Amino acid sequence: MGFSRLFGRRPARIQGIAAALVAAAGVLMAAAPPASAQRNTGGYTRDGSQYGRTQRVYEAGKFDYYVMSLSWSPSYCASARDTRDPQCNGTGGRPFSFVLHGVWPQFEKGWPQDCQSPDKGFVPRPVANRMLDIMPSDKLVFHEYRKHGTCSGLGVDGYFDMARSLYNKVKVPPRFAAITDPRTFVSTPELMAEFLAANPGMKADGIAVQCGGSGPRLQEVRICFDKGGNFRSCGRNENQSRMCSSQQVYMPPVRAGGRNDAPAIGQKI
Ligand code: U2P
Repeated sequence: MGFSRLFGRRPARIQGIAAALVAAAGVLMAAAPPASAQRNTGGYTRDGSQYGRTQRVYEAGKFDYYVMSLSWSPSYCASARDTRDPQCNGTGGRPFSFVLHGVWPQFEKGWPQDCQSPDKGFVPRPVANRMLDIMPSDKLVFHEYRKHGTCSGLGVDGYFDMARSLYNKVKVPPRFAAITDPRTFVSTPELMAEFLAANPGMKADGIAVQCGGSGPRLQEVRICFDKGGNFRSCGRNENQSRMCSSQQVYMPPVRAGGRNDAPAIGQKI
């Protein structure tokens, strides 16, 4: 509806105020981020206006580096709620130690997620199946591609090929590959030093450890790579003192068949 149709029959002073308001709105709209950078995650009212939150839309392929997150599966299973998760309920077919949680495109600070992608984040079943040896849950594979993989700009096959090649690049120090002692506590700096020693080229500030829960338990080891797949320093997201300030972490043991008998979170170790 035009300005003159809205305000045409009003006195001149009101027209003047209205014109000023319309001009001010124009300035505000010009200063706002472009509409394409926002996505409505709420909904629409019957008259077509938006309600609810808007979420930033991230562009695939625009990021600074990758962080690979290796999850210590026994810690995850000690607190997992989903009893159908094969890595925890014994149907995974083997003991799980470090598994691939995901490879996440990162900004130096913050990260993109749920990027727009022609495949809409869809993972074909055969692609998911071939990842199960290192990412032992199809739900995890689907989730990681939708949230992080779409931002790589590599497409679903390219993303999982890249993830596997980064995973294969990292040598887990043998003593962490299969911990069976239920009382294993490890010094956090030593754990990182052992990863550095086992992986020439890995940067001292290119690895970080996440812990939490009682113990605290080792939850994840994060390792940073540049876009070409070489080890690099991490950005501000992997802030060691925020991720785990404890000098020592508990590593619950791996169990045959993936079944996890580690004490539950909160249970005295
Ligand atoms: O750390 C808890 C969860 O936050 C998400 N996360 C964390 C750090 C980061 O750099 N990027 C990131 O996405 C992860 O969520 P997920 O991928 O599991 O949904 C991580 O598990």
